[in-house]
Amino acid sequence: MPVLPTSPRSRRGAALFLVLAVIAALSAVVVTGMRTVSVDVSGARSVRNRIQALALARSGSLLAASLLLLDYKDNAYDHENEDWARYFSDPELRLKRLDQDGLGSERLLAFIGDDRLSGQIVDESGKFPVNALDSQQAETYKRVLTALLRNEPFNLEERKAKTLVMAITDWIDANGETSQEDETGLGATGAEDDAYMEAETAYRCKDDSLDSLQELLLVRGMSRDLFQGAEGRLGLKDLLSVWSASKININTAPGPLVRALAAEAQARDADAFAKAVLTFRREERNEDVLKNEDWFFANLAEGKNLQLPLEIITVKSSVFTIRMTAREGARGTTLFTAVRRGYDNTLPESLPFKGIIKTLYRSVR
Ligand SMILES: [Ca+2]
Ligand SMILES: [Ca+2]
Repeated sequence: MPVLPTSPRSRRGAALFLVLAVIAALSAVVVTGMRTVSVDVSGARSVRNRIQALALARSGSLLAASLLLLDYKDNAYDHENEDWARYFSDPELRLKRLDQDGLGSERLLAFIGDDRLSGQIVDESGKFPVNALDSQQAETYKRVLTALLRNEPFNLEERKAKTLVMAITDWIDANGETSQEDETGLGATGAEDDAYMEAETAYRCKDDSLDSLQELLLVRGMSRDLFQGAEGRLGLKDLLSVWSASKININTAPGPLVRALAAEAQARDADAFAKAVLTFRREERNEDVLKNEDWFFANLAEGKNLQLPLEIITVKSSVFTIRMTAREGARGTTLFTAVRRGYDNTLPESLPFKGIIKTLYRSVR
């Protein structure tokens, strides 16, 4: 037992010590309390910001979907000068559409104007549909992908390009047979289970369609540079799509892919063709012509005598991705949506227009 001091002086000292101890204890409680309150307030603010940002990004995505649907009602072909492609980067166009057909609202446009809401619509139908490597037209798609890998910006040697195309095909196709290339004598082969099971971290070949392009990084022969694009150049992530499963829209395809469509041509002719296509389709006065499925034959000297895989070329787009980023407070919230545009004939007879936008996938990033 501690012995209490008995003299009056030391009792006063003890009382003072007690008071100080109580004050210290109380202030500790207050400080802890304040910290909890401030954490709660900033936590609540961040939750509120996130909810507001998500709501704003949703509004932007709905606006993008309306834009795509109105375009579908307006015409049956798609190109890079259409409103859906320019809307989110062109303030004048946004005002014009608000006046013209009431698209958007002044409030929403103000959010886009001061960068609290930004985004874009990407035409996935203008990219190479990687899952089509396992389809009826597989041979044609393989030739185009090989040509894509052989030229700018990848410049792979023939054997390497073929090997990679075979490995991607084996990754996707349901069978476990390793692809073999014998006619060229290059010795290129694909990759199935056995190739992946011998890796340090063994895994199996997917043998099914890609759900995400990132999966390509698991395929033998794929490198980060090829996928991401080296030194700011385009990578396979920009040129391939898992959302689109069929024809490539030549009105929106990036230059390297247009060039790859001319896979059968001499290098010089293919280069000239891609250049001519990009120049022609960029010109506003040519817009009307772009609706013709064979405009590149009829209107370009560079296209006249080319052998092109018409069975996989189109001028219409059906699959798009919408990326909308909204900012509230310090950080932004991005809503990513993949959509398919098409007709729904089960809609009531009374509806004059049966176009619909169907969400294929949505994620918050
Ligand atoms: Ca259109
Ligand atoms: Ca397989």
